[in-house]
Amino acid sequence: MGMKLPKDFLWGGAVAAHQLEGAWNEDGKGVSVADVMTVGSATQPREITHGVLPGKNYPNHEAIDFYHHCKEDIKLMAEMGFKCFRTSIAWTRIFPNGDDAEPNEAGLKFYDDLFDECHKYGIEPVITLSHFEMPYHLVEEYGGFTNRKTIDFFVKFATTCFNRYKDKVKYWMTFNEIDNQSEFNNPFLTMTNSGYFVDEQENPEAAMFQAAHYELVASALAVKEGKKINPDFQIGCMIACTPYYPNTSDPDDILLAQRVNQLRCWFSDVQCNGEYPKAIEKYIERNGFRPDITAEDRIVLKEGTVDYIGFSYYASRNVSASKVKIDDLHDIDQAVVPNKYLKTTDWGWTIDPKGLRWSLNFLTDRYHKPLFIVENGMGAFDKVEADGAIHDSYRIDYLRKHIEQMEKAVNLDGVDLMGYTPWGCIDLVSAGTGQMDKRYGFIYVDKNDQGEGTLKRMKKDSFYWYQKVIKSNGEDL
Ligand code: P53
Repeated sequence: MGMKLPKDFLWGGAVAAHQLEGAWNEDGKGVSVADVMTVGSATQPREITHGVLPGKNYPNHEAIDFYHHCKEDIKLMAEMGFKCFRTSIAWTRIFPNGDDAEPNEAGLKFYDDLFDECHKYGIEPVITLSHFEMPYHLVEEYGGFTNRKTIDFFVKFATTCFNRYKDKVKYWMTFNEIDNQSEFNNPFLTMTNSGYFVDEQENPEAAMFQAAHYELVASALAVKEGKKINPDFQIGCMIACTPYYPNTSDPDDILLAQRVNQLRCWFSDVQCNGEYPKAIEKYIERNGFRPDITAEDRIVLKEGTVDYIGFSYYASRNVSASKVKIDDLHDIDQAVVPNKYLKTTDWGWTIDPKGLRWSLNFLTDRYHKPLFIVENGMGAFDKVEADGAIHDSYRIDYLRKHIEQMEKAVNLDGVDLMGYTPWGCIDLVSAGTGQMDKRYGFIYVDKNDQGEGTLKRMKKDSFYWYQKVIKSNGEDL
């Protein structure tokens, strides 16, 4: 038996444009960073090509063709009782190259129609402006966010969207999982976050601090402009909340976990508090990175703090000081060790519902702002039975346990939580691996890793379960 949540709690589901829309080159859309990523697997990283090359499998090009199925799909979300639907606006539908003088009307129209369709069912759109979808032209021409000019391109995109949808969208987020790039050696994360090739950087860590700074300025400027356009807007940041636990009670492990959390949290520290935390200022200085941070930037960061914190929660990680030296730590990943108390998914992500309660309390203590769980879930293989049923009890079990912890955080710990949108409410292309068979959905989509299938939509057992959860406002789990 679950506990009740506030009356206006935003139950829903989350997706991102590039992972479901397809129609990658229709109606004037330009090439995005997601369009140059091939399919990978649990063990094989996605290849990022210089432009779209012949003979490669780019799974985001067609994805699940939501672009042509959106009415049917929104209807299914409505049937589950969604109060909100989180998606992103593909930057390249609005500004195909990123530096275009005028926006593309066909792209703007697509989202007008999509938001109208949501409102028809009383579903509130929750919109991420930049979810791993930067125009690829900005990568080639400007080096993405390693270049200060990209701030203006983003702000122009953001204000175009704010103006156009000011009466249709209230909840916004600027950059998806902006803190992922703390893993600055990972070519996928630096490309999706900031639009640059890590192997072309002289010093990957210095490049990340520079790009992230420009992105934080862009985010703050968007918040400031957004509030002028509609003071009722709620504009949040979005981080991948990853609890890093000390592996033992050895004080070295405790200190290390604290440091790792600092290296991960400084993005949201800036977005929530309006200034760089001391430990990071010092870290940048003693490593000699010298990013271009002007006095004016610092004022903008102060003035453009966010209203709420949107975050994804998938897994926690343990860190051990036996593997690294705290004061020489750069690459967080090198400190990570398995947690013997936790099981993992088929993709090796820990399953840790209590980590969600920890995250909700941690973020509340640190920022004193409303929270919004905008992603949570478990990638899994599903099996379609002969009669078309999909018995995904493992998914129900995962989500139930996380919702239980979320309800404790709200009811026992007093966390101010706006809503809950599990990831990939309809099966879509995995961001990390490009697979279709790594599934999160309540709705099954007939398509596999090789790109074969009819794209037919089917309801899984979890569809009916989640419908019941929403109907009972979280009581009937
Ligand atoms: P997938 C890890 C790696 C890549 C993207 O991930 C990630 C994460 C988790 O922090 O972030 C989010 O598809 C992201 C979504 C993504 C989802 O996690 O690799 O915001 O776009 O699909 C799940 O299983």
